[in-house]
Amino acid sequence: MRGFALLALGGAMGLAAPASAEEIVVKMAGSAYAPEVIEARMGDTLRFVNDDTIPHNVFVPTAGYAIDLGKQDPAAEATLVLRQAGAFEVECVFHDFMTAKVEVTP
Ligand SMILES: [Cu+2]
Repeated sequence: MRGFALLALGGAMGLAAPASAEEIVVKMAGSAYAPEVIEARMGDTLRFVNDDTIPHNVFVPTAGYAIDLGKQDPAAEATLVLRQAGAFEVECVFHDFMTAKVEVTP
C-alpha cells in the first residue's frame, strides 16, 4: 500500500520518491492540523487532506522552506515532499491559529 501511494505520487510529480520514503497523512478537521507535531525523514511525503467543511491551506513561512500549496477546499488534498532536513512551521493563511511543526531528520 505504501509503495502504491508513492508510485502514484511519483507519477504526479514527475519524480520517483526513494523506496524507503513514507507518506504521512495530516488532516485538518476542526481547523487544526492533526498531528500538529510531525516527525519525518528526508524523502518522506506529507499528504495534507482537508477533511473539514471549510477551505484551508498549507503555507510554510520558515526561511529556506517557504512554500504555499494553495487553497484547499473540503476533500482536497495536497502533497509536500520533504527534501531538506531541519524544522519548519506550517500555517493556514485563513486561520492564523492553525499551525503545525515539522521536524525532518536526514
Ligand atoms: Cu485553515
